Amino acid sequence: MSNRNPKTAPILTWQFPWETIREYKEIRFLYYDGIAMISINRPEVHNAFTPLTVKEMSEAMELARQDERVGVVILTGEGGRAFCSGGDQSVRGHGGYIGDDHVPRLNVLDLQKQIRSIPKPVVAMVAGWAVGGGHVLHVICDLSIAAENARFGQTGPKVGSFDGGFGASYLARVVGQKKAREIWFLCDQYDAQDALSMGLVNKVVPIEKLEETTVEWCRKMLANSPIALRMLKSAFNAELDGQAGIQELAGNATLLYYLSDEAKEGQRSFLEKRKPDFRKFPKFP
Ligand code: S0N
Repeated sequence: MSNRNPKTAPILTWQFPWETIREYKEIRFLYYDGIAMISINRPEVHNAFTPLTVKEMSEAMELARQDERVGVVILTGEGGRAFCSGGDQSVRGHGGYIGDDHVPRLNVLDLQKQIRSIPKPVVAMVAGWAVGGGHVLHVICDLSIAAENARFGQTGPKVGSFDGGFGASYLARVVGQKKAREIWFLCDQYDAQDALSMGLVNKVVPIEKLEETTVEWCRKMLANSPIALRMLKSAFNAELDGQAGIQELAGNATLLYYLSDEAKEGQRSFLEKRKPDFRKFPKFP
C-alpha cells in the first residue's frame, strides 16, 4: 500500500548494495561490507515501535553480535522522515505496549541494554524525527550521525510517560545535567545544529550524504583493532553501569587472558593431570 501522507511519505532510500540478512515484519536487517544495519520499517507512523518491532530489533542485534563478519552496527529508520518516534501510542495499554499476545510490555528497555553491551560500536543514523523512546535509542548508541532534517526531543511528560533509566541518566552524561533536565521538563524540539552544539550528535550532513558518511565512519572503525574498540566501549560504559559495567569490562579482560599462554597453561595442566608451571611467566612491573 503506498503511503500518501505528505508527513510520512519516504524521501530517502539506501544506495549501498545492502543484502537482507533475515526478513522481518517491522524492521529491515541488512548487511554490507562488515556492517549490519537494523532499520525500523514503519515509516507511516514515523517508525514508532511496537513490542514486535522491539522483539525483532532485539533478535537482529543478537544476530549481529554473533556474526563474525560484523564489526559495526547501524541503527536507523526507513524513509528519511524519522529515525524513530518512540513507542507506538496506538498500542499503548495498561502497563505497557500491547502486542498480538495481549501482554503489556516495555521491552525497549532490554534493547537499550543490548545496544550498550554489544561489544561492537553501534551508530545511530538519524534522519527526521528522533523523539520519545526513539530519542533515547539514538542517545544510547555509541555515535550519532544526523541529517540536516533531523529533529530531536523527549515527549514523555506531554504524553504520559518518562524514561528514568538511561534515557535520563545517560542523557545527562552526554549533554550535562541542566540541558538534560531542560530537554525532559520542557519537551522542546531541537534541530540538528542544536544537537551538534550540545554534543548530542557527532556530525551533521545533508540528507543525501547521510548513508555515505555513516558508512565512511563505519569503515574507519572497521580498519581499527576490534579488541581495542571492544575494550574501549566497555571501559566507557563501566563507570555508569555500576556492577554490570564492571562485569562487562572484566569479561573482556578474561577474554584477553584466555588468549595468553599463561591461562592456557592452567587449562592444559588440568587436562594433563599435572601441576601447572606458572613460574615461567613474566611478572610485569
Ligand atoms: C514525531 C512528531 C513530532 C511528528 O509530527 P508530524 O510531522 O506533525 O507528524 P504526525 O502527523 O504527528 O505523525 C504522522 C503519522 O505518524 C503517527 N505517529 C507519529 N508518532 C507516533 C507514535 N509514537 N505512535 C503512533 N503513531 C505515531 C501519527 O499518528 C500520524 O499518523 P496518522 O496521520 O495516521 O494519524 C509527532 O508525530 C509526535 O509527537 N509523535 C508522538 C511522539 C511520542 O510521544 N512518542 C512516544 C513517547 N514515549 C515513548 O516513546 C515511551 C517509550 C519508552 O521508551 C519507555 C522508556 C522507559 C520506560 C517506559 C517507556 C514506555 O514505554 O513508556
